[in-house]
Amino acid sequence: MNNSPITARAHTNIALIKYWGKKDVDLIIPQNSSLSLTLDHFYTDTTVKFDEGLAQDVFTLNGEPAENPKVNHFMDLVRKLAGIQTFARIDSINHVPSAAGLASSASAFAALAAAASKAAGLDLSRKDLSRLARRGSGSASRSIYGGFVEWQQGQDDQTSYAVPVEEHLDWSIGMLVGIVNSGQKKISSRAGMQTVVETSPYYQGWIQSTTEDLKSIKKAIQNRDFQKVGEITESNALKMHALNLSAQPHFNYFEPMSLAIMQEVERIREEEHIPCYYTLDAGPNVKILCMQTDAPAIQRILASKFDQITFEFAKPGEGARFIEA
Ligand code: 2P0
Repeated sequence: MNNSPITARAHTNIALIKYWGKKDVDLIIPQNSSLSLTLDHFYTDTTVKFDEGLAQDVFTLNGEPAENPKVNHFMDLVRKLAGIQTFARIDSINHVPSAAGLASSASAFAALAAAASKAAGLDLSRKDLSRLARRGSGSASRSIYGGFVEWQQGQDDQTSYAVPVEEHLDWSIGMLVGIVNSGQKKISSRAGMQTVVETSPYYQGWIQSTTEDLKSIKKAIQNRDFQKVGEITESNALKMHALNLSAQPHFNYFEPMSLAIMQEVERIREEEHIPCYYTLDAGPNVKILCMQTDAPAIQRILASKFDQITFEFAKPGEGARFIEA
């Protein structure tokens, strides 16, 4: 065990090929492999210090005392792995633009996995860090790496982890993130994906077509074929949202403004001939994949139509790492 505090930083990631369903709920083994882009703009810094004087874990989020059973459960996993019983102080700061509503479990559990394991005296490889982060939140397995990352589904705890696809990108792409609503999601990812696995009549079709999408997007990334990457991204996101519409009970994450932005992105592409493609996760915010050089023009058009929404540009980001507190 380490007596000094350890701080780690991890960035959030946005899936281009979505993870939407678990095979094993406890170990967080997914139904399909997924692929994401890590973003520089949104990240979490987490400091962990084990302290013999504590009778339980003490967790603060953005300087305020916080309770999170997922964090306690995760710390129990770290203690088991390290063979220790000591509790810890965990201080987490989410760096997101004001009222972003993007505070993501991906950056949170990737930063916690790195800081807590090192503070507990473990010296994990990135593969094992990814496996550990996965136990906190599936998407966190991908935030261990920067750039394009694939979470290979595997079949058990040993074989389900993320690998870098292209970590240091020589490609000026990025995402414009439009915050439609920064409030709590209507239905958590965890509950939503479980309902879908159990009830959607389209689920087998999703698995088949997502497997194809993953193969095709990796090829398109290798070929630097932006149009192809964008087309697959948009289509894969819509297929995920179609699962939600087909579940029992059905649900969706769209707000009227989300749909208006999606239509406008399609119009910009078709009428203004600027390549850009949207994706949405378990909430109403719209992320637009585009080239860095096109971002200002897209931003200007969107600002003229949706003056109450800010669109922030995020470049590809780095993987999880240790920093000075
Ligand atoms: C993803 N999303 O691939 C998918 C696509 C949103 C839509 O937020 O239950 O928070 O903790 O493993 O990782 C994934 O949900 O869910 C997610 P858990 P997680 O990014």
